[in-house]
Amino acid sequence: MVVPRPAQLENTGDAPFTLLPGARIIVAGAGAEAVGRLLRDELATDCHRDLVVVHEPPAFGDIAIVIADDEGPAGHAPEGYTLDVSAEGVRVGAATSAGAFWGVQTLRQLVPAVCDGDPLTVDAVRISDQPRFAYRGAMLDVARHFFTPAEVKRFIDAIVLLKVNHLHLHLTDDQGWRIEIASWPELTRRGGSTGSDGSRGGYYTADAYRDLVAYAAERFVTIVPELDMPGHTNAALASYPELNPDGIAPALYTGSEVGFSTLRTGDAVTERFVRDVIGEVAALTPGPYLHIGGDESLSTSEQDFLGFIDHAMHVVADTGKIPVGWHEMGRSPDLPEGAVGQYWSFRTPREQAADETLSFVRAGGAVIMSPADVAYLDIVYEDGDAIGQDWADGATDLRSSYEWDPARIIPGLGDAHILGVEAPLWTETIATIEEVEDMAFPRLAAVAEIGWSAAPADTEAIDTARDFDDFATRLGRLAEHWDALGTSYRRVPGVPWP
Ligand code: TNX
Repeated sequence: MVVPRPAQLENTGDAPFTLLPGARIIVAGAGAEAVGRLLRDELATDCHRDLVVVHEPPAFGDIAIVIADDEGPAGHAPEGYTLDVSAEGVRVGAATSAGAFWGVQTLRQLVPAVCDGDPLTVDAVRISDQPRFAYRGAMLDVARHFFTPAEVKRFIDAIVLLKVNHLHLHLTDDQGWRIEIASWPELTRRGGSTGSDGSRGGYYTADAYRDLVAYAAERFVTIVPELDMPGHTNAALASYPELNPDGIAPALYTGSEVGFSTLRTGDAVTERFVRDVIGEVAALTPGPYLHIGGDESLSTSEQDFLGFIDHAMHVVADTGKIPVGWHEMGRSPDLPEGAVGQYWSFRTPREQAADETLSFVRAGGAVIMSPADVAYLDIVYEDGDAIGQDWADGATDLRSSYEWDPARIIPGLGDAHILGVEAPLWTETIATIEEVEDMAFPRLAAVAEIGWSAAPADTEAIDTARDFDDFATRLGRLAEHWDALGTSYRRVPGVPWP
């Protein structure tokens, strides 16, 4: 009854665990106390329980979190955990704090979401679990519509329940520049002042961004900042005339077109701009990745695009970060070694997308799979919906977001070179955090399961290997927690919603 489906789950048939008042969270090992406190807080939100976190030997009825080298699933899978539930107590074992935290997320799903006065019971199970991919991501476009730090934290709270461990923030686009850059203050002062449809605008100060990154890190989520270049840059171009090919600043932009803007490539001022913004964001970001976009640069000549990308990718690499770019960047003949490409074409690759993506592998890097027709969270659920886009071959219903596999899209690209999967949420048409959640859930649960749970057997067709009905049943249970947490979700057909 867990999403994503655990690698091994055995119902032992023993008497269930009863969570009684006075139960304690027992913590042992480095990092266990922090994870224990998060469990206490999360159970408190779910069910108003008052649990204490202590360093003591476990007694009957306690919940133990044990972190030690010899804990977790056999084979020491990073982020793996074991979870044992019996009448005696609950025990989460892991070799890393991340593993313990994901074990805690599984436990949260097993504990009933609704407290009706009776003591809460959890069926006796033995779970051994580990992820298929290291990178399980969601992307939030805070450039088209801005979302406050509190709203982004709320989104982080919701994605960790699904064991999503990367949040890609699309920080800049034509409609807004959302991160303070000390050496180029107009980027946010002017470029951050509006958003799509003339929305409120806004930006993260360096301190607010640092705080957000720390909040995410405490929950084992890595923030992946994206500064999209050389296209998708109208907000920067409106802030500084010298960045424009013609030296004239355009008006701020609040529409939904793409591909009309470009930095003045090959120019010393632009190169300084690129070094400054990448340098400042790299310095603010503890995570290993820095994404520099490169998509839909339709107003940059091919020669200028290649020269620009070559320069910017190496500027990122020089900061010590791993450069990430949308698959178009794979056109560069000189990718820095280890650069990561993000694929956003379809389940059946179009144009040069497959080859552009494979060039990251040829450069010793890896790939994040975000096929737009199944992994994009801003695509409408049903034809004709008022919110969302329909350019990726029409609607994406829950079943299509579940029945695909990242290793069966690009011939020659298998698990070894796939870093993971990511579900992007673009926000041209999405204005509030409730709308964000409504578009993300339940489809993000489908993508999260594809990223975490074991691959279907090779010989089976994908639509029979992933058991949609089983997924839908588990999702119905998960939704009880969404209801308790106040997370919005779309009640799509085919799921036994509470
Ligand atoms: C394409 S996919 C974009 C975004 C849009 C999105 C809308 C990609 C790398 N770029 O600029 O917001 O479509 O669905």
